[in-house]
Amino acid sequence: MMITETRHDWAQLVTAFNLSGEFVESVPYGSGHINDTYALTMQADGRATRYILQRINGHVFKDIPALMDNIARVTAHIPGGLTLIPCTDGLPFTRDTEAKYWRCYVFIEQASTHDVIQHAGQARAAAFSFGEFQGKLVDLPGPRLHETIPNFHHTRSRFDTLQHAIAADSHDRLADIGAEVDFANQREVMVDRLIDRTARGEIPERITHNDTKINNVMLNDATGEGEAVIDLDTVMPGLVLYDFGDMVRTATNAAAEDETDLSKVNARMEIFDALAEGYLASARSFLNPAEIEELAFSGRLITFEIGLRFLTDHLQGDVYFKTHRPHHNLERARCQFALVKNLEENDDTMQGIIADRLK
Ligand code: ADP
Ligand code: GN1
Ligand code: MG
Repeated sequence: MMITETRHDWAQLVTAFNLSGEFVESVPYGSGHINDTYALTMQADGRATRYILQRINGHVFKDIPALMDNIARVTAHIPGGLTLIPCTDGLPFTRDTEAKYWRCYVFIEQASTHDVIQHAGQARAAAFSFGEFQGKLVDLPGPRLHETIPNFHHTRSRFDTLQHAIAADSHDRLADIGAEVDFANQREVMVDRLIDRTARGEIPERITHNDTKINNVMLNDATGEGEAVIDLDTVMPGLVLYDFGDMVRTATNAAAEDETDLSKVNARMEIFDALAEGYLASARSFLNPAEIEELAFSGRLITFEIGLRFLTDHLQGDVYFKTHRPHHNLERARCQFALVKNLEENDDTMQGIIADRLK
């Protein structure tokens, strides 16, 4: 979806959430691929207060009240993290004149997200936070969380969807992507591995984040420690390996997710080591042997999966992820596949790192 700027009725939104003070501004914020995020500033008694206002993506999320029910339960269970501001009617969202859903969060100040990890300390802190987040959800009371996107990390289904997109070739883009299609097809064997181990009862379903991209955790600007796990739209039943895998995908890469100079794309092993250290420090107590065994594999599986998704979106005409230029999804897919290759080459090293971190 190519980004376009839209005008919004800020006064109506500010009223719906009962925010006090005068409206100062609301500016596009962050680099997420899904929602429309704004930093809203209100002023009262000479003091400015910021909020995060988000228009939730209704193309991606089909049942937003269910999604918000998940988020309300999860944020209430983990106080001190992301904090929802309810509407005057008590609901955790409001709808605008176009029937689009909006929500509002307390702005987490003096903390930042990072698209590319700069040093091992950031990776350790981020991984610790995500592991701690999973740990806190082990005893979430109440019914099973809603599946906000069914089969979100079902790697077989992601692979099959790509095959359908290839067969349809609805935007005449197949001719130029032979190498990428071959790359994907050669790795089909990967996609059933965790699904099969789950079906055999070796890997348990848990409550997981499912979008542990490294810019979905805020790190304190002063201490570097994790401040809050954010972007909770996909918190639902899943495998912890999908979470660890996406940390590996997004933190180890020395380059951006859409880097076009593929010689810059490589998985930094010192960052993998820091992820393993941080994650095991907070999650080891609840992980089972099969989960630990697959930690190294999970990185290349999830990198492959996201590569499949970007390639599928390219073939389908860029209908899912926000894009900033033509062929953006193809560039992202190429970058992910280059990272998969690099992770394959580093498999022994990663297995060794996990073994050392378990000592
Ligand atoms: P998306 O689903 O589009 O990725 P996110 O919920 O991750 O949306 O928000 C996008 C960006 O906005 C984040 O990467 C982060 O930089 C910023 N952000 C989100 N929530 C907060 C918050 N409560 N306080 C400060 N910044 C936030
Ligand atoms: C999206 O919302 P954001 O930008 O944090 C996507 C993830 C992908 C990621 C790739 C709901 O995450 O699954 O891994 O882009 N989120 C959804 O950058 O599809
Ligand atoms: Mg995000």
